[in-house]
Amino acid sequence: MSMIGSFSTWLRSRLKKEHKAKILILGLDAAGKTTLTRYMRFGKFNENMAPTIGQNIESFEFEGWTLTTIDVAGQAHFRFLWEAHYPGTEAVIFVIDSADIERLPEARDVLKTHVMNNPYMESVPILILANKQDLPGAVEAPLLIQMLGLHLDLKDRTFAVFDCSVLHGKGVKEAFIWLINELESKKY
Ligand SMILES: Nc1nc2c(ncn2[C@@H]2O[C@H](COP(=O)(O)OP(=O)(O)OP(=O)(O)O)[C@@H](O)[C@H]2O)c(=O)[nH]1
Ligand SMILES: [Mg+2]
Repeated sequence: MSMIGSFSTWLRSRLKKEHKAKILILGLDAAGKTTLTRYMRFGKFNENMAPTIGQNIESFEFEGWTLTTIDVAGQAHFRFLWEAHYPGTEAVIFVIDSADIERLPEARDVLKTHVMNNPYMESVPILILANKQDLPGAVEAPLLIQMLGLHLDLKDRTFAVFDCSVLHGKGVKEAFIWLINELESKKY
C-alpha cells in the first residue's frame, strides 16, 4: 500500500473511532428516559410500562455517530447506582417531566447534585430535555431555565434546554443534533 493509501486508511479508522460517544441519561423516575432511549434506538414511541431497575444500555447510529446511551433508574433508592457510570461519560442528557411542576424542585436538586456539582461532568456538554410538552401545563424551556436557576448555575458550562415530546417525536432530533455538534467540537 502506498504512503497516501495507508495514511488515508489510518485517518479513516481514527475518524471512525472518534465518532463514538458514551452518553449518560439522568433524571427523576418517570421523566421519560427509557422512552427516549427506545425512541432513538427503534425510531418510534413505545409505551414503556415498567420503571427501570438498574440501567439499560443501548447503542444506535445517529448522524454518522455511534452513540452508546446508559439510561439509569431514576427512583430515589436507585440513584446511588448512577456513580458507577460517571467515569468516561462524554455527554449527559437530563430528562425532565416538564408537566410535573410539583417535582421540579426535586429535579433541580438532583441536577445540582449529580451534574452541576459532579467533577466528572465538569467539561461534558449537558443537554436538558423539557419533555412531555404534549401535556397541558408543561413548562417551556425559557421558563424552566428561570425556575431551575440554570441561567445562574450553568452559566460557565456547555448546556442547552430543548422542549420535546418523545410521545410525538417532537424536538428530539434537534436536541441530539445540538449534542452531536458539541461532541464534534470537542473531538477535533
Ligand atoms: N405524555 C407523554 N408521556 C411520556 C412522554 N415520554 C414518556 N412518557 C411516559 O412517561 C412514563 C414514564 O416514562 P419512562 O421512560 O419509563 O420514564 P423513566 O425516566 O425511564 O423512569 P425510571 O425508569 O423510573 O427512571 C411512561 O408512561 C411514558 O410513556 C412524553 O413525551 N409525553
Ligand atoms: Mg426508565
